[in-house]
Amino acid sequence: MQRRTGVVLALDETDPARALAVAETVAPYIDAVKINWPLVLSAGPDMIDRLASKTHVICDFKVADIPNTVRLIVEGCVSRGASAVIVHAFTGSDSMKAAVDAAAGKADIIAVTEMSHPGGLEFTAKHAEDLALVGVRNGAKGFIAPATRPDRIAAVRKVIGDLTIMSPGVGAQGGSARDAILAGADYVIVGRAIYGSDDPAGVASAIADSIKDLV
Ligand code: OMP
Repeated sequence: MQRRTGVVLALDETDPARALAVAETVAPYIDAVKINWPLVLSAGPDMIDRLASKTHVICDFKVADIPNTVRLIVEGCVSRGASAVIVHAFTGSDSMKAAVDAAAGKADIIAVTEMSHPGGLEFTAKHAEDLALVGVRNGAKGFIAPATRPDRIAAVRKVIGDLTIMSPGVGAQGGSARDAILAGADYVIVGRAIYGSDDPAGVASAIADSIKDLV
């Protein structure tokens, strides 16, 4: 995945037709579409293939399971054309390694470190650096760190070196795209602020503009 704008669209829109329309209209301003359970459950998994025929797709299934189940899920995402799959790191090294092995160099594995919502402070924040290390040691190429707490992006950056950081929490959760990138993120992940807007392209363009001197 080549960084062009540094913006990833979190397409949690559950109306399949509107989801496709939003993806199309914001295409010039984003580098990838992230698809999560809400859209897969409303549109079916074929939506991954449809989107992947047009752009990079990140399957955000936050996979958290035993290695064999992780392998089956990652293989399913890769076979549908995903460029990356988001997995939890708290399940441990064997599950993380199973994800990386299953992606077999055809997709990147992105490990969740500290989550962006307030509840992320209860457990994930306390272990974010260790979770990042599980990813680093087992071949994850990307890491999720919170735009709602830019100092924590910087903390994760110290652990992972030059690997990629993607930061959700911009807009609806209160984070700023510029602050996230300044703290060390490579991409910001933005959902409701874009797909929930009356002018998704205008919002996506403004967010891309706000970080264009930094990416
Ligand atoms: P908005 O809050 O609508 O911008 O959406 C954020 C998107 O990022 C959603 O798809 C979340 O599932 C996802 N996300 C978080 O918000 N926080 C996290 O800590 C991790 C993720 C993620 O892995 O993408």
